[in-house]
Amino acid sequence: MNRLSQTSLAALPADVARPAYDLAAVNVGIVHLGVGAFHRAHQAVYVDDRLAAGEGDWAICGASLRAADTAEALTPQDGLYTLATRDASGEALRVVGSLRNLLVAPADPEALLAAMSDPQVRIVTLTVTEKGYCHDPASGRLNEDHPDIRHDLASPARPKSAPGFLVEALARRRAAGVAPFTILSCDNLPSNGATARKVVARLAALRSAALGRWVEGEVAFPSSMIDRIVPATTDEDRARIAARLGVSDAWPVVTEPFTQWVVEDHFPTGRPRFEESGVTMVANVAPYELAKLRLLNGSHSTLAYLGYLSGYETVAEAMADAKLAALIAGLMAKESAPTLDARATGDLAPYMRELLARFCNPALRHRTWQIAMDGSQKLPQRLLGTIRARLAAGAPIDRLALGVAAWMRYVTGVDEQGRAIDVRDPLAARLKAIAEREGLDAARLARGLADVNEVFGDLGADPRFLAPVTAALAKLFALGARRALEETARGLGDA
Ligand code: CS2
Repeated sequence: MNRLSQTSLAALPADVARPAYDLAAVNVGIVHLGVGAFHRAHQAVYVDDRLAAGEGDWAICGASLRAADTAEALTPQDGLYTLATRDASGEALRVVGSLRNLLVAPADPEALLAAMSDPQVRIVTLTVTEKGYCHDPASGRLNEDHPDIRHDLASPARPKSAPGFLVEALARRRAAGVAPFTILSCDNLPSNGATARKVVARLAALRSAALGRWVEGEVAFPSSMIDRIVPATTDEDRARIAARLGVSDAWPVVTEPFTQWVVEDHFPTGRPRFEESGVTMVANVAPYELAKLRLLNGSHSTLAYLGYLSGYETVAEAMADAKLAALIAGLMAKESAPTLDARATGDLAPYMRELLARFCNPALRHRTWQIAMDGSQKLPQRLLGTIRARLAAGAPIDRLALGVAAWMRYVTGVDEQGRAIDVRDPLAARLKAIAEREGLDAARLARGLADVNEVFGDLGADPRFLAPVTAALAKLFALGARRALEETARGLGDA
């Protein structure tokens, strides 16, 4: 079977959308760090729309900071890939062309630094995941003992971390008298622009006080709220899509119809007219970010741990469990939403209804295991921030506590049938060691894990937090996840 490429574009079936511009006539204006499936189903599509609208100076050079697999898959396809949008009504295919160049940083860090130092490049965007910022999730501060940060301070011209590449490229632009690029974080972090600023400015200051001051004073770090559900691509997806295209695509991306991007409008060096392609440009992203992190991502993490422990492989399967679905609806409406500022968010009921419907999308095989990854980096903004707000208001946290307890049960690394769980987390070894030391004793295990300061901060020592978490963990040990969530949902009147 032929491969998707610029030459095979014209022969694609008529119902497959394709780039409505000359791929050879556009120029790179954005460098993106972390060219994964989410980026390719989200930002790269908005940019594809802008290129089609004639804004030809904003094409993307995408860089992987870890693996070469994306570049190896897409470079032979002239950077082209298929976006498959799926729901119960069917699947729409579109070939996206906005990724004009793909780099692999570990293989050639100089090429990436050169791309980021190009004056034509005015924006650097990031989807490097929560752990890619090398920060302490609880405080947001740069983790100066992080091995990649230590490396980047010792070898600044051959960085490994995203902050390292940003600081080195900025230093080169400053030395060459070129204006800094704007740094736009597109990761699920609270105040992701401010977090990016904190780690980048600190690393710069560790290199030189003058560089640190320049970054603080001259570089813009707008925040953004990003939203689209993008499961990992499977071989079944590849085969199905190739059959429809008539050519093979080594790495298509699969997603839902829903997409949202809310961006703080602070781009001193210019930007595409994103608002003409459905992006919401605002002065303050915080209310959108908080609502999304607490309502969508908080529910996702709770669904992932309770769902996985209950034996559900996908989110849609977990939502088909009426008790679990009712508990998630209760978590959103009765515990998370009350912590949000209704004056800023407006009525959240339609948004919550839509979230539940999105979770139920039968056409998306979004694995609970995929969402369960990196819990130590995700819990602070998804569940613990909500818990702090509830405790500050003197309000109960039963469902939130069950979510945290399910994470604790999950990171023991052994499921309810005694099988090993493939726990993916930067702190996995440490969490496992705590679980082995404390055993399956709810009080000891909850205490031991809550002592992980980078995750829980001072919350770990708060009995108003520890008591309900310990009770929920004891219930999970005694009854198993399915019966524990059933009993909780019934006890709280959700089911
Ligand atoms: C998910 C997110 O994997 C995860 O942690 O919760 O990727 C989620 O699908 C997106 O934030 C939705 O916008």
